[in-house]
Amino acid sequence: MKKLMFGNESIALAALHSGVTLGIGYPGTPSTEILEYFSEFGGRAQWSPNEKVALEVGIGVAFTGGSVLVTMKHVGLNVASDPLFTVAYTGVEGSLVIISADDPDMHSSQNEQDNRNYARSAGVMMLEPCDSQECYDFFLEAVRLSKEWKFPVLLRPTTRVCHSMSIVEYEDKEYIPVLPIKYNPDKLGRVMIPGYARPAHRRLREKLAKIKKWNETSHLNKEITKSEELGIITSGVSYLHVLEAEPNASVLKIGMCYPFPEEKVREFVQRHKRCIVIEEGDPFLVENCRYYGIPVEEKPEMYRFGELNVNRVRRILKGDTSPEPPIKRGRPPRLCDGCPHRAVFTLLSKTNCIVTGDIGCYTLSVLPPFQSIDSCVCMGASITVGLGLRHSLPPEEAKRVVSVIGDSTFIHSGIPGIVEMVYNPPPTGHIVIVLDNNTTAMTGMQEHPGTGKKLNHEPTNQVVIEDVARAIGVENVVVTDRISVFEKALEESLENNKTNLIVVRKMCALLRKKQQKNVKQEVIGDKSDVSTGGS
Ligand SMILES: Cc1ncc(C[n+]2csc(CCOP(=O)(O)OP(=O)(O)O)c2C)c(N)n1
Repeated sequence: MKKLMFGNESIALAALHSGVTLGIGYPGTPSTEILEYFSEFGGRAQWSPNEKVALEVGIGVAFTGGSVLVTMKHVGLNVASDPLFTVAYTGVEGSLVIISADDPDMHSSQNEQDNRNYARSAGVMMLEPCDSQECYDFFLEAVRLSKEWKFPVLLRPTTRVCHSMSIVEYEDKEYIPVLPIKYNPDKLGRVMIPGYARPAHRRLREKLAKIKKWNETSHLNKEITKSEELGIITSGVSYLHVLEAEPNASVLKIGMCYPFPEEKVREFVQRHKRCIVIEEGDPFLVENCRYYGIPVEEKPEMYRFGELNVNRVRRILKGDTSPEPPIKRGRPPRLCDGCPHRAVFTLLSKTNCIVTGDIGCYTLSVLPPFQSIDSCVCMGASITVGLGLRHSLPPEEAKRVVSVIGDSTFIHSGIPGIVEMVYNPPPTGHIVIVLDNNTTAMTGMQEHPGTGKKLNHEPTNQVVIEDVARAIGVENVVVTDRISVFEKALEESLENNKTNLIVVRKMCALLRKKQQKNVKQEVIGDKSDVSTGGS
């Protein structure tokens, strides 16, 4: 079979074909569509409240012999890093493939971290696909490797790979699961008390040494032999830029970047007069070469920032460090017309509040005309950074601090902040405003536990934000869909020195439109059924 597919789509298809028993994750660009496709294709997929939870549930499934796909964006792996480092010790019974979708140039992210560093520091295999075909092939290989070594595998596509289309050839097959799902106890291997973890760490390093040896001759690393003058070592999407920028060079494309195939690289370098590493982001391959004493050229520091492209690769090869032409960017995103967050920020911008913000559509309120929020660090940090300001500032200043957070973000990592607020209340109290638009709008309107619907939009139990806050012990909880009620609640909260939570609940304008459209389509569908005589 041959099909034009997005990288994310082909990962989902490979997950289906390899018999993944559960796909689980938290939305985040550029990874979000993987689970949506997987569900559409008939796989069992679910959103978790956050990435740590997703990985831990995945570990549980993999302990029973199941085959798991866990998806997240690069910063999601920060949240999931705690279980990541330890599942490297425990290993798994079935297979566990973790997608870390990185976002060079920050198309939709708060930082540009290069998660290849996680592979090295956690000690987990990492594969880097360059296009949709490799997304498909590498995912299948990742499952195979995970089963063979009983070990997690990281697959790191980047935005261009996730969101570009290219042809994928695959065998259309129905998967028949082969692994028995069963719990085989292994206390020594899975209970990571120091006495069991010490030998587990040694086992991990031994395993990595064996995988490194395998990787020296693995088919995942591809070589194109041309000129003896110039050899280029590359990985991921940079490989495609290299092929176009310098068609006469010999190329070594690293498919598994960790454990690093040292001998393979050394041997390639020895055969070429000039060898340069072309990689996006951090000098990860370069540092590995340096560690093993392999002499290579690296890109100038200015190319560490943003994505590479054919032009930039040509410049790197020429050693051109002259200023680059500015990148033409499209219109920056802004709050939609009709967005319910607008009214809140119009009001906040007229107050003298210090607003600690969070990540979601509402972060855009930092831009004109609102210029409302004063900080945005990472998901959940609005509440906790706000508490820090309240603890530190003199009372009259502290009283001006309010935290603004969205519904999905509240569930993701806002709840521990509420616990902190109740446990260590600042003398002036605090105010948390939850902008509840009934969806995870920023990443394309995914469900979350607060919407009471599953990934496939079917109903399930709902986590009610105000009930959570009351149960934790927040003193004053107000829920409204009216801006006048919000204004009054805010005024009172700014004076009462209590712990306050105000939920402004109004559906995302795009979600409302989508739901109306769906209802209309259902009605038309019903009518056509009648007209065609359907039962
Ligand atoms: C750790 C982490 N995971 C995922 C994301 C991607 N992301 C950005 S904002 C957001 C949630 C937005 O939903 P919500 O808080 O409800 O606000 P809305 O966009 O609906 O206004 C997500 C999932 C991220 N930035 N960081």
